[in-house]
Amino acid sequence: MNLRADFETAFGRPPEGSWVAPGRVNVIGEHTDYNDGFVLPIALPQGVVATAARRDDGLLRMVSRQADGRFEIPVDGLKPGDVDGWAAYVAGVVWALREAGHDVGGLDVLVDGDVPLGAGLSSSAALECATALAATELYDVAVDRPTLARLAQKAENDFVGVPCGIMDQSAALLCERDHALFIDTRSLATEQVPLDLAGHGLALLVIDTKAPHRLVDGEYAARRRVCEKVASDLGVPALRDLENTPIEATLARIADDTARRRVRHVLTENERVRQTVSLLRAGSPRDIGPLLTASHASLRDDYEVTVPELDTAVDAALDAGALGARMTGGGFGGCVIALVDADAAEAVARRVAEAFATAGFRAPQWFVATPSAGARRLA
Ligand code: GAF
Repeated sequence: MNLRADFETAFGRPPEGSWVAPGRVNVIGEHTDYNDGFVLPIALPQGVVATAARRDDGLLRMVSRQADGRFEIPVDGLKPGDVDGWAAYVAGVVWALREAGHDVGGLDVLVDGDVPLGAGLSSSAALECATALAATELYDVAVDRPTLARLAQKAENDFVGVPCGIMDQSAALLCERDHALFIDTRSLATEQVPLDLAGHGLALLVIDTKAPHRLVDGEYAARRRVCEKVASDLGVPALRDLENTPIEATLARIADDTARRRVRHVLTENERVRQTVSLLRAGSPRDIGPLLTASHASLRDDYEVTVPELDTAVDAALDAGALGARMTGGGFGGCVIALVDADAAEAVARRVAEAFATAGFRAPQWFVATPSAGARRLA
């Protein structure tokens, strides 16, 4: 059944439109966004679609093709804690828009999507951003996309209760086809950096390790707290503000060994993002491999957000000839990306699967990511 027919079955009337927002993989720049640093994601071809119509009784009704249940709540008086599960991401965006003073009323929303869930490919941000586009277009609210990204992040931070940075929402709303998006997460200034992998005989392999996410929320929040405390102890608004001081001099001012390593990751990762962007601007995507691998080592050893499945996947991919490989996203499970010669993609993926079988891990899944378009209206 198509979306229109499903919507009519769910809500007894036709929709007014459908809006899609993509999932993402981050090429490089991990755990830098909540430190006002730099990131370089691409949008995936997979996305989340919100099919919607306005209601004049102020009710928000939500149904998903991927989950059972039906949620119904008045938008007036909506507050954090009122809605759980996937529907909190939809309701949170409506809440954030209304909190910002925008006149968004009732809606019927049918959610559908093909972003693998729980794989760290930002299905949540995609859901938020598809909803944000639907609500703002239907209610004629004029908000630019960087502002919409901030509102979607606010929905996730304050309504859902996840202390994420701004990368995933910005990627969903601002990425363009055939480009990586270089984001300064402080100003939200962006640069579309051409990424023609196929033209260089390359492919970006995404390997979903299927590792159960362990301790994600608590560990993520703990990393964030350490970074914020060091910034405050050193008298700067964010770790980003230490970039003009030599790294060794900054690190020498941090007594605690764990905090020092966390900060070393963030500062060196920002530098790797810049170097990656320079290589891509120069038309040398092949040469970014060692930066990806160095990013993984830093996330493993200094930031300590990898798990054995992520490290095994990276090692096996490199053994099989990948030019570079790293975990992508928040870590503690999720996906690895590997930059490979296009004709070697399958062999590299097979080698990772073999290494997983030997280690007794769940079988991984893989696909080749092409830099795809950001959020848009479908119909
Ligand atoms: C998650 C968060 F949602 C992002 O904001 C970012 O911090 C990322 O982890 C790590 O780079 O995806």
